Amino acid sequence: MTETLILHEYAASGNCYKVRLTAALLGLPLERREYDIMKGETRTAHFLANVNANGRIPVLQAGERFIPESNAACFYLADGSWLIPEDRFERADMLRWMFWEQYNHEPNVATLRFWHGWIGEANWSELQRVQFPARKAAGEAALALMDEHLRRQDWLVGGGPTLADIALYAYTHVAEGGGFRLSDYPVVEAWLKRVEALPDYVAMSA
Ligand SMILES: N[C@@H](CCC(=O)N[C@@H](CS)C(=O)NCC(=O)O)C(=O)O
Repeated sequence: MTETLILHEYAASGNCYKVRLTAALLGLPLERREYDIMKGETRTAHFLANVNANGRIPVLQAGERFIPESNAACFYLADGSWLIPEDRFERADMLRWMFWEQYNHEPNVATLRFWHGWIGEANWSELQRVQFPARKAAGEAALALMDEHLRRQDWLVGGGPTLADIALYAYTHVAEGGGFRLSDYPVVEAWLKRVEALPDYVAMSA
């Protein structure tokens, strides 16, 4: 890749970490620009007009072009690499898990981490209080589904690591911050260790 790669991010976000982890595993240099989402820095007129009209990070900047959505950004970095299977079925299966992550996992596991760690239970709105039990149950169901699936194979797709593992690792490994007990999912815990053992793995805090 010859163009300069810039990640517009908030470092504590798992969605942003996915992109950093993908770049690290592939040895791709990434410049980082930090925005404080708690201060609305991704909602300024400048950000909306020039970086992401959807007002959210991560956004990967490749040269002069911008790619919002974490999993799309990971795909851009990893296209043609060992993190994307050559087999057509496995490539589709990898996308299946990445779409599932955005619909079934992240809105529950990541959202509760944000509610607990950034908003604080004492400050939850009435709507958040009402939604909490359903989100907790849905997050637990997502973790249980992964635990069940990983009983049969070491990686989510095929015989080796893919972007599906990176996308799901990001918020799973910090799920305790959302009030989930990872020891309830021992197969997931073993898979987390496998991801952490990949060459050039970087921690979220790095
Ligand atoms: N589906 C998007 C989600 C992006 C997202 O929700 N980003 C959050 C941080 S993880 C954000 O920018 N929040 C700030 C805001 O909404 O103002 C992705 O995968 O990138």
